[in-house]
Amino acid sequence: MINSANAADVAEQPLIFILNGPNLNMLGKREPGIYGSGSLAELEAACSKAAQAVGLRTDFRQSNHEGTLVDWIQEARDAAAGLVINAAALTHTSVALHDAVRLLDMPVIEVHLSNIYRREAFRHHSHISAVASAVICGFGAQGYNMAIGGLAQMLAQAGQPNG
Ligand code: CA2
Repeated sequence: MINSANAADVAEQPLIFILNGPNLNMLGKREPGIYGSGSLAELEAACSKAAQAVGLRTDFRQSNHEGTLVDWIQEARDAAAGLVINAAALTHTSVALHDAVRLLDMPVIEVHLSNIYRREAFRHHSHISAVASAVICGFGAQGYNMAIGGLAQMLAQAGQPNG
C-alpha cells in the first residue's frame, strides 16, 4: 500500500551517525546566548525527525572523550552511510579525530552551533574541515537539520549512475 512505511521499509533506510563532542551534554543548561536553550535530547529528537523526512535513520551520540569519538568514527565505517559531526572543542585540537574522519569513505558534514569565526581566535582553525565534505556553522540547532538535508542530497547523488 502506498505511504505505509512498515518496519522492513524503515530498516532499509540508510543510517547516519550524528556524533557530538565534549560538553555538548550541557546544552540548554548553560550559555543559552551562544548555544541556544534547547537540550541535547531535544536536538536528538529534532535530528531524528529531520532525518525521517528525507528517508534516513539516525544514531545520535555524545561523548566527552576523544578516544570514544575515534572508536565511533571507526564504527561508522561499516555501520553508517554518512556522518554529521560536531566535535566541539576537539575540533580545534584533535589530530586523532582528523585522522579518523580521513579514513571514512562517505559524506561527512562538520557542524557547529555557533559561528566559530566570530569567536576567539583559537576557535578559528578546525582539524575536521579539511577532511569533511562540507561545513555548517552559526545556525544553532537548525544547522543539524541543514547538515542532514545536505547529507541526504549527497547520498542520493552518489546513488545516481554518474554520482
Ligand atoms: O559551536 C559549536 O557547536 C562548538 O562546536 C561548541 C563547542 C566549542 O568548543 C566549539 O568551539 C564550537 C563547545 C560545546 C560546549 O557546549 C556547551 C553547551 C552548553 C553550555 C556550555 C557548553
